[in-house]
Amino acid sequence: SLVIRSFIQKYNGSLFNVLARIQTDYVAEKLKTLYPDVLLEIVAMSTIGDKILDTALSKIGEKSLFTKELENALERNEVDLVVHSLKDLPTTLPNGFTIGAVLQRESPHDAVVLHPKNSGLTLDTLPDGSVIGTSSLRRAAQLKKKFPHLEFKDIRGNLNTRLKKLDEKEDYAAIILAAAGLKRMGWEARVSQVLGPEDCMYAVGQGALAVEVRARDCDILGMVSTLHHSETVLRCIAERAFLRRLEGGCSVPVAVNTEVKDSVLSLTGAVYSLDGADSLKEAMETSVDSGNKVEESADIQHVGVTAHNVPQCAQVAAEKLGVDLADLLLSKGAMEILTTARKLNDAR
Ligand code: DPM
Repeated sequence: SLVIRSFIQKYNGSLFNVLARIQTDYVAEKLKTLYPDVLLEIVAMSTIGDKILDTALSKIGEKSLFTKELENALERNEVDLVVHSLKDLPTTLPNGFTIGAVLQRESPHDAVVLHPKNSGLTLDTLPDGSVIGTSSLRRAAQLKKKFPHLEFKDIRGNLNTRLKKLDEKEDYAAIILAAAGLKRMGWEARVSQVLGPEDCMYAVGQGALAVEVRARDCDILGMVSTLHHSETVLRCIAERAFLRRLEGGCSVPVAVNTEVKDSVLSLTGAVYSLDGADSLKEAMETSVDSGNKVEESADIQHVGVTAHNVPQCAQVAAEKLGVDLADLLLSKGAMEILTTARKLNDAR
């Protein structure tokens, strides 16, 4: 029988190492059910992120910093697959690697976790000057504009530390985290409010798990491909194509909202200045009907994703949707907004 190993990621200063373990176990369980004869071994590994504990994600820079060590291990055949939160994977993967599975998305939305003393309140009803903890430029930009009576401050450390900082001190009135991460940690009960697109659009790929593999390893690719969730694949291809065209990484205020309904994929995308005062937001849609005749593409990968079992024409249409929406925003001045945001954040 085949031995599959997968890494537990510990990137971003151990920020999400418990979460990473939960996510890896989740994928391992799914594979075990599908392939009972395959022996799975989980390997823990700490990455460079552990050495830069106290730096906000948006200040560390390239996301690929975190994934590189994991890819080295894939390359050396030390592991066969790596489990990631899709939103932490760059839109362009290094040669030789691909996303072999995108699992069904959890809630992609952001959630409010209140200090216990504020129980019953919402972002709207929190007192003037209340301090909200988040290190996400995307969340801060949107919420600053929408809730001008609130103040925003960076918050660091792993999820446990963040909740501790919230509960045991008086520094923050509330913190904002991804609903999906909170759910996987078993902390759903702490969610007081889930933010809809009117308040805060989500990050590209948020809420979806991805399995990265060696692009040429057909056996393992075939095996993990059964984990693909078609609708999530198409939404995330559109979102990632949008972000890639904008040349955005994890450190830019870019947000999206996607939906598939009656074989129509719709994508709303936006870019923001750091204070949210400047923004551009547009929406587009495309048919992802598998009978839809669009030009076949020579590429098997779409923004890093290999999904032989999802109709190619739908993947091509989804990628084109993301690119077209980004081009529309670029024609309206999106690059200026993002360049200024990047410069100001670097100077912070
Ligand atoms: C990225 C961002 C954050 C993570 C930036 C953003 C939040 C960083 C912070 C790209 N990755 O969302 O605008 O709050 O300091 C991360 C989380 C998850 C994956 C935690 C979270 C879990 C949810 C998921 C960190 N990466 O966002 O609360 O799997 O999508």
